[in-house]
Order: sequence, then structure tokens, then C-alpha cells
Amino acid sequence: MSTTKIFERLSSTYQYEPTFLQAAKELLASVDTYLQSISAGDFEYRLLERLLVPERIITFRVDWVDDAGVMQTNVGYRVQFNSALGPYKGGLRFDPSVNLDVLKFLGFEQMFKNALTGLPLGAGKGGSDFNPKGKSDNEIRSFCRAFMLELYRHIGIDRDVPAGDIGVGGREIGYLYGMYKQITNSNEGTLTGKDPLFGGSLGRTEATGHGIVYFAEAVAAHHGFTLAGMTAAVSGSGNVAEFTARKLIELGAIVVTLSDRGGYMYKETGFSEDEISEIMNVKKSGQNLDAVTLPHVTYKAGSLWQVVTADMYFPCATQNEVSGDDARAMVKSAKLIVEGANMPLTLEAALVVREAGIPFAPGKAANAGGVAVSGLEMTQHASHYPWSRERVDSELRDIMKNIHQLCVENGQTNKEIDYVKGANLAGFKRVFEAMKKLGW
Ligand code: NDP
Ligand code: 2IT
Repeated sequence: MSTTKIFERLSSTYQYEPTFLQAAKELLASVDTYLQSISAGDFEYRLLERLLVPERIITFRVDWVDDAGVMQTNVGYRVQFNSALGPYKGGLRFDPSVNLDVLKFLGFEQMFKNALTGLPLGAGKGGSDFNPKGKSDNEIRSFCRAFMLELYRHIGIDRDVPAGDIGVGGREIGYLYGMYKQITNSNEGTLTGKDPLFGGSLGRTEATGHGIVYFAEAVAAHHGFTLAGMTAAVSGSGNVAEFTARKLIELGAIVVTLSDRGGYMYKETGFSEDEISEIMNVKKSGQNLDAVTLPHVTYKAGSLWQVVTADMYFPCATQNEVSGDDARAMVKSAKLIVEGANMPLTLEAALVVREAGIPFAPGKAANAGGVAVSGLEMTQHASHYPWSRERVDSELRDIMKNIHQLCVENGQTNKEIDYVKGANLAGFKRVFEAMKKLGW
């Protein structure tokens, strides 16, 4: 057996799941030399093959009625990928692009990310092809309640703990949790990202973005520079992008872009915190970035990567948003590339960046702060005791520092740190060991 053989088999079985195959291919490449170094035999390769298959996939119909009284039908999913380290844990995505391929890729990435946090968290991912764009608050609420009417029977504090992702933020988590509490007549903290009013953690909203910047700081320090004074191109204008941008600005970096599905905003001298607030207000009102009017800020339709020159790039929108050609343009100026989103670089783009020798932090390491604080939320909820914002932030910093250290230890090559390999290998070893010891 070999990782090549395993990938061949996987590719023929799951030929209609290109995004999952992409994530699997990267992981297999990272663990290949490790398995050879431990003289892995048939047992190890067969266990690896097992780890590539989700433990359980649930799909269900979601019936709801829109404001016009018209019956609407969507598909809901939960991919319970691996529970070796703890309850299935990972977000819910509401977006028309959601399908099994996308959720399997996200659940698979989540497995190694959650392992990196050092917390007792298994991995899952779910969501629906429901499109929240243009929906009224009442429609969002109706959909969330209909979605939970089926999901509730598959989740639980020791079984599976969902959270947010694209299209699912604090409001949606509130509606989902409200329905869960009513159906189960319980206060179990079975969702994270909740409002602190009813068991959420202070700092969870900010955690992914802040964690990304703490990780970027650690990478920069390891390479002998700091983020202050550096220009940063950030994509997206959702939860992750907002708090990545805010923390970068706080540390003295110059954030020159934010983007959405339509285009990007550019300010040569960098946005202020107040300008970020104004932009977010427009987005939260349901409008797109082209509706923002700010002095010295330009809006252009399309993608920013081949147009905007910056010292640092933080893709924080979605998977495969950075192509090989984009990466070839970015490496001309980049001193650091940090994935805020899950797998925003295509395999080709990641190869271009790694071959150019530019420090490159993969999403499963850099964006692990979100799920890490979700883990801390579970601890706080279970102990009926909320922590201060400062305590949460300090734990988040420590976790991101530890993840950086794990990447350094597992990703050391002759002359540089291969963070992709480091993150994959460190996460993989934990899950693999646990599966062995559990007799799986
Ligand atoms: P949000 O829904 O809050 O924001 C998503 C942003 O990305 C929006 O600005 C959206 O544009 C943009 N976007 C989404 N899809 C596309 C697309 N196909 N093309 C271009 N732009 C797109 O989601 P999050 O900020 O929570 O998530 C962003 C990324 O971070 C995802 O990859 C997610 O998996 C990952 N992540 C999220 C975590 C979290 O805690 N929320 C934790 C770890 C990772 P528009 O405004 O036009 O909709
Ligand atoms: O991709 C992710 O890590 C998330 N969307 C957050 C998951 C979580 O359980 O907080």
C-alpha cells in the first residue's frame, strides 16, 4: 500500500467530489514521508484509508414557507466526519453552493484543525443549499427553525456541536439554538457562537480573525519581522475578514482591501477602524460593497489578487478563491500569505507560493482560533461560569502560539518551515493515534 494507491482508489470512488479530493490529496502528500519513516505497514495504510471516510453523513429535507406564503424546500446536511478526539465539532454553512462535496472537504479539514487546537474535539460540518441573500428576518428565522426541527435529533453536547460558517452568524445561531432549546426542553450548549446572554463566550465573534492575526504574528516573528507598517490585502467582508482586518489595524498594519462576491474596495493608505465599521454596517444592512461611499476609497468589480500589490495577503472569503495565476502575481510582492478562509488557495496556487519560498500559513492552522474558542465556550457553558474577555483572549493567544510551534516542529525542512506539511502532520498524528488506541 502507498498514499498514491490510496488516492487512486479515492479518486475513482469519489470522482464527483473534486473539492474533497483536493483536500485529501494535500493531506496525503504531507503524511507520505512520515508513514515511510515509521515503516508503516498494511495496518497503518488501511487505517489511513478509514480516516478518509466520514463516520456518518446525514441529509434531510427542510420544509419552510416564505413571506409570500409559498412553500419552499431545501436540503440540509451534517457530515459527522470523525469523533476519535471528542464530539463532532464544526460549523454550518448556508449558501447555494453547499453540497456533499463541499461539506466533506470542510469536515475533513476540520478534523486536523480541531486536533491542532489540543482540545478534545472531533470533526463535523453541515449546512444547507438555502440562500440567505435577500431573505427577510422572518424568513431566516423560519428556515433556521425548520432546519433544527430535523437536525436536533442528530446533535448533542457529547455527540455533535455545530457552530457558524458562511451565511451563519450570531443571528442564525440564536434562532437555531432557540428552537433546539424548545424542542429538547434543555439548556445544553449544543451550539457554539451563541450570544453571551444565553451561554455564549465573550470573544467568540472575534476569535477566528484575531487568531489568524496572532498566527501571522508568530510566523512573522519566526522569520524576523513584524506586521506593523506592512500593507495587507484582505478578501471577504464577513465575520472572518472583519476581525482579521481590525486586529491587523490594531497592530499597525495597513489594510488596503476588503471584498465581496461582486468586487473589492481599495484604499492606498489603509482603512481606519471607523471605516471598517462603516463598511460592515453597509454589509449588515444587506447591501453589497458597491453601495459604500468613503473618501479615497475605490470600488472595482472582480477579484483583487492580480491587481493589488501588498506585503501580506489574507484570503478570508471562500475555498479556491486564489488561482495559480493569482498566486503568480501575488508572490512578486508577498512576504507572507495567510489563509483565513478554509482552503482559499487552489493546489496550484499553494504550489506556486511554496515554491517561491514565501511563508505560507494554511487555513487549518491559521483559522483554528474560531473553533478553539468554540471549545472554550463549551467548557464555560458546561461549568456554568463565563470567563472574562481577557481570559478568553489570553487562552486564544496561547493556543495559536502552540499551533505555530506544532507546525514548526512537524514542518521543518532543510532551510524553511513548511507550514502546510507541519499542520497536516501534527493534526494527523493526533487523530491517527487516537483511532489506533480506540481500536478503530
Ligand atoms: P461570512 O458569511 O461571514 O462571510 C463570507 C464572506 O466571503 C462574504 O464577504 C462573502 O461575500 C464572501 N464570499 C462567500 N462566498 C464567496 C464566493 N463564492 N466568492 C467571493 N466571495 C465570497 O463567512 P465567514 O467570514 O464566517 O467565513 C469565511 C471563510 O472563513 C469561510 O471559508 C469559512 O469556512 C472560514 N472560517 C470561518 C470561521 C468562523 O468562525 N466563522 C472559522 C474558520 C474558518 P458576500 O458578502 O458577497 O456574501
Ligand atoms: O471552519 C471552522 O472552523 C468554523 N466554521 C468554526 C467551527 C466551530 O465549531 O466553531
